[in-house]
Amino acid sequence: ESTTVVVIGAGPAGLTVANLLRRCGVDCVVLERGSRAHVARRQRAGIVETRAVRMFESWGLADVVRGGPPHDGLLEFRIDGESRFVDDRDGSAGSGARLCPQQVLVENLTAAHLADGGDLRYEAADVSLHDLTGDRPTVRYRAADGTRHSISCDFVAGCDGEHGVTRTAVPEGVATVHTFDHGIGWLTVLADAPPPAHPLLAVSPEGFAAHFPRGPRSSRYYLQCPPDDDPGAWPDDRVWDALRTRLADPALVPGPITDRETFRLRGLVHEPMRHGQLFLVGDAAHILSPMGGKGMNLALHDADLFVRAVRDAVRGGDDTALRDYSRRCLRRVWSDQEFSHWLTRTVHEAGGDTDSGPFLRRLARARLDRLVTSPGARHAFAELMTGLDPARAE
Ligand code: RFL
Repeated sequence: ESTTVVVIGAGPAGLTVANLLRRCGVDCVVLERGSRAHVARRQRAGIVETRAVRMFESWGLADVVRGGPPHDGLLEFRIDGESRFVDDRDGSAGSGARLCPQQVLVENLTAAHLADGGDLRYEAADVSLHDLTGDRPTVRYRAADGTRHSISCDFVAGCDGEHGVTRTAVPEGVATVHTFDHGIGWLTVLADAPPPAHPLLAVSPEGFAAHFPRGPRSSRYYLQCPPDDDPGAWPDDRVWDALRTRLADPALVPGPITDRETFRLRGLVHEPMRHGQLFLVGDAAHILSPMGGKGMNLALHDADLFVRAVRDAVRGGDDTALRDYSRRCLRRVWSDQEFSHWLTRTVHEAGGDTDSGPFLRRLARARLDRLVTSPGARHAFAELMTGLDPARAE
């Protein structure tokens, strides 16, 4: 069996690659380890940034981000109970960010790809990559019925996320993995509870908390906690009490909790994002602290650059963009890492529950003060939130 691109993974990165490839008439096969139901259950990101909304529009795929109302641009910082609003739009003409939970985007992309006649194979086990540095790599896997398959191709798109196999196919010594651990944990909770009017970030002496909309009756909450804390140490009452205190909202309406997990805030970048004919896309190449909401949006950016580069190579015989893929992706990756890092440090250090001490706490509070009072600071923030930073528009 043979195709032009084998895409490993059917998350936001893999499905975007697959849809865009179909749009430019390039063949691909998508191999996903999980079942369709498993993939559809993974709830994470909530906002598709302005740049990514316009990217889908430019490919004639505006409908895939329909699923929630437009994000009205306001973000609330609640600092010791006092509300300050920041407008995160940059004022440019055109569509803005959309509230579109990750699983809705994934479902929309899956439906669009299948409706377009796409080849999407679930429950593909033991995926392995061969001859990546030759002209025709091979991808092998075992199908759900136990049969073994081998597909030869021109390119492999590694879209299999943080724990996938494609990243590990890059031999040691070829790539460098840069990591940073904030030493901060978050408990995250999904609940069928009323969403806030605007995404809400709260700085308090008890530690950071956040409340984000995920649907008309659904919310995601974050609570700073010790790194590697046990989610079992957070029964419902403790979660709602901590949220009421840190959000300074005694009237916060609770609801049934549908998911509860803890994780460490950290950053990771795999450099370069290419090895031979393998191109890493999305979380397979980089992990960000969720602060700033950039992880999924970066995956969508990588996917767009990768497909344009493949299109140039396959249709026009021009591999300039493929050779430049890693450098161009990494420019945005590091800029978004810096933004995530800055916002993560700021909202945690400004609160009370960190080791950073009074000096750094006052610096972080000065940064927040500048953000909510200075038009210049607000504009720089909006450029990063929308993803429309002109220096990186290529
Ligand atoms: P995914 O979504 O992990 O998808 C990878 C897919 O590959 C499959 N797979 C394999 N398939 C075949 N063979 C193998 N060996 C395979 N191994 C894995 C998996 O089953 C899966 O279907 O990666 P992708 O596509 O790169 O997308 C990245 C995003 O999922 C991620 O960046 C975001 O979820 C990060 N993130 C957020 N990003 C935002 O932009 N805004 C947010 O508000 C936001 N909130 C979050 C987040 C991540 C969170 N987690 C993970 C801690 C909130 C949370 C809680």
